[in-house]
Amino acid sequence: MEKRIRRANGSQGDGLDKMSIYSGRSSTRSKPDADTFEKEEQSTYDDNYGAVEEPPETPALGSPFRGMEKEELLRHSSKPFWWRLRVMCISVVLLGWLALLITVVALVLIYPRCRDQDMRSWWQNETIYRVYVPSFSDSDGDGIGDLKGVESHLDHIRNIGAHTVSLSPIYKFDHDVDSDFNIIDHMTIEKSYGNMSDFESLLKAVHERGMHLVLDFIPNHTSDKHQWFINSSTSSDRDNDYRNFYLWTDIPTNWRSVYDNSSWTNSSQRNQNYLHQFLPSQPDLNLRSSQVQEKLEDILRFWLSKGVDGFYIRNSGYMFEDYDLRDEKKSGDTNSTDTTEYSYYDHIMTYGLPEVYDMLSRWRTLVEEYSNTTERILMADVRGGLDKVMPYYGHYDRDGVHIALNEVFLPEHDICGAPCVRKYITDWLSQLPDHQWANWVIGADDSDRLGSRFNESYIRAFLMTVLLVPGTPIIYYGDEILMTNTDISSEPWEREQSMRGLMQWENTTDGGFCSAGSCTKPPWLPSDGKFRTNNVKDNIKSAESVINYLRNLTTLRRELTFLVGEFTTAITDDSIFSYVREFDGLTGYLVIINFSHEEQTRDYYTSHGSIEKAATVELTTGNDVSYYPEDDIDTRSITLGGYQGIVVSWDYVAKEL
Ligand SMILES: [Ca+2]
Ligand SMILES: [Ca+2]
Repeated sequence: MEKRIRRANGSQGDGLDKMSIYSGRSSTRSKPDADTFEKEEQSTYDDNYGAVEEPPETPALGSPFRGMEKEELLRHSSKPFWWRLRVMCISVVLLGWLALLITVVALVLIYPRCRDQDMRSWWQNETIYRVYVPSFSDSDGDGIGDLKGVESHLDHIRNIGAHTVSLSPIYKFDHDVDSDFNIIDHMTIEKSYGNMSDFESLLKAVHERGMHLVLDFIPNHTSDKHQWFINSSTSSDRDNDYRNFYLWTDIPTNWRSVYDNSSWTNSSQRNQNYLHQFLPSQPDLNLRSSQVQEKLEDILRFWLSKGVDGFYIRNSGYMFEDYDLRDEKKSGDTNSTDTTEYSYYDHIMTYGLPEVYDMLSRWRTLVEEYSNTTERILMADVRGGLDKVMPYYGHYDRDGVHIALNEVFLPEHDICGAPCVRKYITDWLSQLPDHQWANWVIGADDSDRLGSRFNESYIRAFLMTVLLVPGTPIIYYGDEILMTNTDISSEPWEREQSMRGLMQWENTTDGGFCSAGSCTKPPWLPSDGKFRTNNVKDNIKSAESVINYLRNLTTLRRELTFLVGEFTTAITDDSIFSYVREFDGLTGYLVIINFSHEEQTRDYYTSHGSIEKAATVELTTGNDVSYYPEDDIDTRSITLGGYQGIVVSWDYVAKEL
């Protein structure tokens, strides 16, 4: 009752309340309107509710609430009917939103995923250019290539589309042995290559160009002149802190070094034998020692702090040997009866031990500490089949290196045809662990040069093949002009040095290797004079040169479709290797290479669902191909001559679901 009386009072309320409602809407509303409002409100109340004790549940037709004051409206709106109606409306809206949300989430989940287009890191997007420092460019005329020489040619590297530079070892080494693998101090720049200030200048110049720098890291051994080894050799006494830095034994095993000698050499000073999987002047570190592990981590941190972008871990498979020093057994793969040969044995006690993977994982964790602003990477060389290579990417859910070098093509010569190329590529890509990234080593300092392994036609076909499949290409200096092994047969040089010839920059003295005003000493390795007919300067001038072809390939490779797109083989037979690169919403590409000597015509349109009939020629292996860039081409019939290749493209066409 009290409630009803209060409502009645409210309904007859004073004019002040009404005016305040007007004020809220319009300060200019006229008095007559206000009177009308009051009249209508009063009338409505009287007609509908005034005579009854409780108001009806529903209002009359017309505009029953028009002109009501705020409190009156609130009173009506709190009635069960309106309350329920309101709850119902809100529920319908909420349920609608919920249904919409569920639909959107479901669509996102069931629809084919569009991956993040920027998911690739710099080392996946870029082509790596490997430099053998002493042979690249000599800036001061002492006959030895140096860091300043590398810096002076960064634009050349960048111009061919390679944005990561990987340097051969640059650390202070033992000149008596003259091997950059005989490191005496890992934190000092080899003086014939320059000094720390030269290094910092090079690194700065690399980064200023948006490029990256990777250094070699050799953890398996040091020089026997390294202070650690000198200290370790003094005695096996417990008070010698360095006694376990290397592997020492009283009783040698039957292990052979890779150079066919015994892996053990006696130290008369310590009266024990030390292990060396390579030269006697390269004693193997004991990586099971926590002190050695810490020292190696210090080296990595030292260079990471300077800003290097990663490391190429050399000879990583040799890092650990059998803990119990057990003899090795005869390999089942050899007919050799010579027990002094390295190849006579199955090296399960000295190569690729599981501890290698553990160590790589630890270093991966370390480099990731420095990966806040830019990702720092690890590369490693691996000997053996894919079963040996793939664990380098990770072992027991722990990440390994970013790039386990894929050197399958390095031993190959001209005979690797379409089935051979297909096998190498599809085997690698199919056995690559999830979320890992492939790579294609095109040349290296311990392999015959690309230009010596294949003829130019094959090389053009090969480069088109491996630069456009998923994975980071790794080229070796000089490959861009098809340098061949240096002819040093009349000199007392090792065979490997023929693979490390002076870079042929131009047709001047020593091929422009010495860029100083006056060269005081002849180059450390004699030039064979091939620079007269084959050098960078002349090659760049010719539109049809391999250097310009390579630049076109690296440019095309940076198209998003090639960086992030799917790879699917199209026609692959005894002559043809072809594949499609595609990504939702982006231009699609078909790459075709004829790895036979004969002309081949195929219908590619029916070989893959995405290929369009009408396509455009993007690139060919050379002007001997009967199609030219920007030509229209019918994919139902494409003819290529021997060792010719072509890339065709079409605009993305959305397919019906
Ligand atoms: Ca020099
Ligand atoms: Ca070792």
